[in-house]
Amino acid sequence: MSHACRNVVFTVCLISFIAGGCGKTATSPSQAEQKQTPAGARQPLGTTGGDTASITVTLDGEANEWLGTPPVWEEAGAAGPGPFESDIDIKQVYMVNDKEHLYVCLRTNPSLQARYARAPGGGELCDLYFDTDNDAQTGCKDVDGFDFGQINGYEMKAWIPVGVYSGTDGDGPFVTYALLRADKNGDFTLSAPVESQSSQDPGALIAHGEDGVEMAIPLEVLGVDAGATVRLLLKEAADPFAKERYSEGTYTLR
Ligand SMILES: [Ca+2]
Ligand SMILES: [Ca+2]
Repeated sequence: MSHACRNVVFTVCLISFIAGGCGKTATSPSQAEQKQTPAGARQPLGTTGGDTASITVTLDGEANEWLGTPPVWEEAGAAGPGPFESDIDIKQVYMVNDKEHLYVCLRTNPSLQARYARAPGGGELCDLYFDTDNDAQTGCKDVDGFDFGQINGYEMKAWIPVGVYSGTDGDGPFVTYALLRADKNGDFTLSAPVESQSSQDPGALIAHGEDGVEMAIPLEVLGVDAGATVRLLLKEAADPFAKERYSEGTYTLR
């Protein structure tokens, strides 16, 4: 089943993007320089426009198409696989969007499969918070961030754990996301996600592979429109004692 997690499940083209905490406009390599869309892949939802630079995102956990894109974070959270050296370190995080989805690439070391070979269990990758109205006065309230301080103002949170499957055809890791919306009291309720995706499902909006995890979050569910600036916070799970486990940033939607 080692190839099961590498199936191409989703492809999209983007006409251009603005990414990162610095707010700079960036241009990716042309589509021709990117990996060709594998046969059988879904057709792009977006459009590749004339002389406009584009990027084709294939949800397969391989990050080659992102390498010309400035990451939101070069090192998300702390560096390293945690105190027991058995967890998954999130390195670069990339984001782009089209009219329908926000695409996120989490480059990891090791990959989920490599980590499973060494330590065959589940765990967590990260929580990714979105302040969708870019207003710290609205959204979640008083979420305990340990040394980071209280977490306030984020409307949405993606919880991204790693699970383990076992069946007649083998076993291995899978990855999911659960998108949670802060309620009127500012709390996130894990049991009531507004969107859930699992890499085990055909056509899933999340996948893992050699380079990490790629996912697509519907903008309609996230509650953001083109032009919006979203404040970001990533809480890496690998080392719960690391002061550097939190990373802040912003992303402005194309
Ligand atoms: Ca890290
Ligand atoms: Ca807010």
